[in-house]
Amino acid sequence: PPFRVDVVTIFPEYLAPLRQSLLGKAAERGLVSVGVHDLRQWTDDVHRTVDDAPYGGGPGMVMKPEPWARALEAVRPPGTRLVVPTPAGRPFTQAVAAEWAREPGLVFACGRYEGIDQRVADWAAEAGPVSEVSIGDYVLAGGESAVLVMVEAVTRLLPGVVGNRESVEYDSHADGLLEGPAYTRPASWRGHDVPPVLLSGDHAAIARWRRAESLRRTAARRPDLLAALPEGALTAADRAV
Ligand code: 6GU
Repeated sequence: PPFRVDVVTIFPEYLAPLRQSLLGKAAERGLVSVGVHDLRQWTDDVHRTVDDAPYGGGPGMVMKPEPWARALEAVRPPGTRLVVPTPAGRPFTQAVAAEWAREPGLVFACGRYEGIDQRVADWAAEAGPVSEVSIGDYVLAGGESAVLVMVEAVTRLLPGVVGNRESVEYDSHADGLLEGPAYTRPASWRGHDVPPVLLSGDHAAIARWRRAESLRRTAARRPDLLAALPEGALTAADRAV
């Protein structure tokens, strides 16, 4: 069966890109199926109210729990992971994407304003796993664009979605390091040459050079990733770089 993605949002049109490109083709091929749902269909007042003032005071509005409970009862199969995008969440990483890609599907609950009443996530945890996650240390107006990011990161790991398995295995972050630079023809371009080792035909030398470039780039741009590598991930040759 296809990997199932459901998104509940007050801006369903924002999720239109889910039907495009990589994901659209995966959907045509039956690898992924997507549902986008307007939260307001589960309101019960004439104004289709989804938010209210925060208890305790303060700025902004909080999304009311009742429409969310009705939406999740309708959309979420029991046991399916509920993902709640929030800048206050745990980090979404490649390891998280790989874990989620092994599950049958995901349901996303997009909050706006100052978030969703916390009792929705607490109640939803009674029916299956709930992940409150952030895609980075900045604040978005709502979870919709974060959902686009997460769905793309997860679905490209599903068997058959990306044509070349190796291009997934060698990705930046797949081994905890950044990918080094890539080059194509011409070998010399506007005074800039491709590193000669890549033209040498010496596959062992090329592999060593790529490993060194990956380590150098990670040290320069993401020293936090190097520091987080598990014991034994770096060889003596790596340390010599
Ligand atoms: Cl997942 N949601 C929102 N609203 N802001 C964010 C975020 C998510 N990740 C970083 N900033």
